[in-house]
Amino acid sequence: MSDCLFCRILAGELPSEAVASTDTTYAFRDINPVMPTHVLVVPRQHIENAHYLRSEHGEVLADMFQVAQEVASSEGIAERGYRLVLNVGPDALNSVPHLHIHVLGGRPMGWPPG
Ligand code: DGP
Repeated sequence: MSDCLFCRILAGELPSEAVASTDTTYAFRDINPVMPTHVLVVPRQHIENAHYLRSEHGEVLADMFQVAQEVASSEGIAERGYRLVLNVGPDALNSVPHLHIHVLGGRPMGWPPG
């Protein structure tokens, strides 16, 4: 997907600050952090969003969540807790149509989201 922003980051065409990487998954800092820790975990495979996940994506998903755990540990937020967010579609303010998990933490959070 040559016109996809995160595919271009994955291809190295656009810069990013790496946090973790596997053969399947890449994690990098969000350009506009809303929390002290705000990291995006994305599959190297282009999947539009969580609504398009199917059973064949099981290994990719497992790797993404394992990377999210590793990011939380390396960022020092695993013990106090953190939030994993997947926005889907316009009402959820999903702005980049490439599946990503937001790893958010570093201070107490409110609930429910606005
Ligand atoms: P969402 O709204 O859930 O689709 O989240 C997309 C996130 O992507 C948003 O928090 C801002 C981030 N983002 C957008 N463009 C870039 C970029 O070029 N680099 C980085 N590192 N993050 C970006």
